[in-house]
Amino acid sequence: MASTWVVGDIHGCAVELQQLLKEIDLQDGDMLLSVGDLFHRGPDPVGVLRILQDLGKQFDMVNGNHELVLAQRAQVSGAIDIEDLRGDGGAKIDESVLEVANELIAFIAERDYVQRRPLAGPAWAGHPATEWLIVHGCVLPGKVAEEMEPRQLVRKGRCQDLPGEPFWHEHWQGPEFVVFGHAQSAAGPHVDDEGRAWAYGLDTGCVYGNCLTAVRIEDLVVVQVPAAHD
Ligand SMILES: [Mn+2]
Repeated sequence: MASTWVVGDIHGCAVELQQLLKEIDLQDGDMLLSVGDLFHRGPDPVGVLRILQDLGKQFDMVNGNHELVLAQRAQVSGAIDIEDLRGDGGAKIDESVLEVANELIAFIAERDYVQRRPLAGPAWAGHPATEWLIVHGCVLPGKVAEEMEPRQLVRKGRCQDLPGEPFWHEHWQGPEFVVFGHAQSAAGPHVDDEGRAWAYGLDTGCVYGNCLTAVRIEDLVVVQVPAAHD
């Protein structure tokens, strides 16, 4: 069976992404998917771009809030500057990044904010879900992901009609299994009373010195690479 790996928020951490790819060792027919937030804050956006371009059709992604901002900036101003590529947080990045700004924008342009795929593999025997979704931030319970706005999908959603407005992943029970990033506080599997996983958070804060995480959908095997920087 082919493997479908999903990697959490990369944020310019090219060294760790390269190490992760070494460990998961993609074979023909395998895929690497990203929950978005490829660039901004981290040291090497161009390195991340080159690694992912090299994967060709074996890579796909949904856009995150940082892609949404970059795409909007490019659309509104017609060009992006070094601050747009640095993102918030004041990361040190080389000015030469500007030379590939258009390429970087083209890589994220036209990407979706949600993808829907069929579930297959040993982790899903007896599980009621037949499909899974990949989004950056959330799917709100009761909503159809494809009918939500990008700005909602990339955020850390709350259930506003429930007491205390809990986060979406604390109440998500399908119909799809959801893989997402964006929030370190939501990292890991989220299971129901019967121990069935309904959501999986993959943002483990590599850019903040923690680690980069990927999960294989078919069996929920996890691979983590520690941050190579502080
Ligand atoms: Mn994010």
